[in-house]
Amino acid sequence: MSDYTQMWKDLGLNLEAHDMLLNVLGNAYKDIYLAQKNRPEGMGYFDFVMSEVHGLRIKELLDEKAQGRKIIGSYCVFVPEEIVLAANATLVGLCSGADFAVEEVEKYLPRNTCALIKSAFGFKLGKVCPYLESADMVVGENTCDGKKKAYESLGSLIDNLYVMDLPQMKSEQGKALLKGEYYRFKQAVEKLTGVAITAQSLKKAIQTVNAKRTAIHRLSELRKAVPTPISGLDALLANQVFFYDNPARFTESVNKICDELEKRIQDKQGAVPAKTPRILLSGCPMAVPNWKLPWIVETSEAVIVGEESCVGERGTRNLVDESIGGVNATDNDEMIDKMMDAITDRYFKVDCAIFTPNQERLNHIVEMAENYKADGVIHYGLQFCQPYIMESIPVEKALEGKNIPTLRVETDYGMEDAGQLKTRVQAFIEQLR
Ligand code: BJ8
Repeated sequence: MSDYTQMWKDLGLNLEAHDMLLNVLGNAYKDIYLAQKNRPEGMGYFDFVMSEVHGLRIKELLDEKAQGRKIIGSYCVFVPEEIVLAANATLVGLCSGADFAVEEVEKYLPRNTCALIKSAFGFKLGKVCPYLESADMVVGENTCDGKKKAYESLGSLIDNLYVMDLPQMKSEQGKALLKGEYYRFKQAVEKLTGVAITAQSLKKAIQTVNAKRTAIHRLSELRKAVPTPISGLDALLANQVFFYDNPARFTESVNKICDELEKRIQDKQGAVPAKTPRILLSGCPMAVPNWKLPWIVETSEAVIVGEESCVGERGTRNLVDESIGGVNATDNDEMIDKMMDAITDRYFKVDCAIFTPNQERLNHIVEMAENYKADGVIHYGLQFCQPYIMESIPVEKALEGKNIPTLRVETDYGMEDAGQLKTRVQAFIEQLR
């Protein structure tokens, strides 16, 4: 890796703390990812991306900024990348999967706040996130109560926070609220960038993001094969990189790996033997470098074949209808409005546990377990995450109704419970055999 010290210094990072973080990240990656056997060659690209996640990618973003492009950071899959791209800006994910500066964080947030929210604060307070420090706008959203209230405090730490309101019910009124909020966001992004979104730029952005999702859909489809051609850890990594990489390059890299996986399937070459128990993970999102549970599962002689998660199928399924606004489109505002409807329709289907009621999510988990030929489902709840932990009980009931064994796990980012978790996961996998 090149020397990025000056770049990090200019961004105001705490170099000592940042070095420590990179060190931990590098070692974890080596032990968890590089230790895997039989990986597809195409994963070399993702290994490279991860080795440069605070280096080359940040340099690219800063080069974009130098050319006048704005960077927007987000913590949720409800923030539409289509609108950001159409205004000639770049969207990056800011959620973090590691504890940092915990003592400092607990001066702002109660101890019993979920690790994902605490991590976002820790990365800000510890000055270790070059993405956050590069962002010209940071978007928060009114999803769970934890995030909603946390953004009030985060606003005192960063001066460019924009908060998006979100509905809690899948009603017509809820959809109208979402569309209204997407229009408000569009205006804010246009103001930030000085670029007026046109029907043409919005259509192009819709196509770009759809292509990225289509590539991930292709990858998911291939994981249904028996034996599955790629480990769950590697597939999770692709889903995590989805939030950081340049969209066109990401699409190309995922498609390339899919070509290789197709060949593997033809040759009946799996990442694991065909009889390995297949697990579907469901629940809270897993941001980089939160690989704890997948690592425990896949070092217990099981393989993960799908993620019902925002870093996974909940976040990427469904495309925006891109048939609107063909070459003959004349009225810009009318076309934009139709596209905004199409965008709203797509995002309104995201079945986050903050919605009530949320039967769609239960149905989707059962459907995924069946489609991916999962032998069992592990529901992953982050400690203190009310929406997902509460919903894990109906999830378990829905799966039990279909005779699909389920294990409910509640954990955090620490490694203290790793031994105990491993024992429970192993017992569950044993039961699946
Ligand atoms: S659409 S899942 S990305 S909100 S884990 S912070 S829910 S207490 S992350 Fe999410 Fe958007 Fe929903 Fe997806 Fe709260 Fe739970 Fe913490 Fe969570």
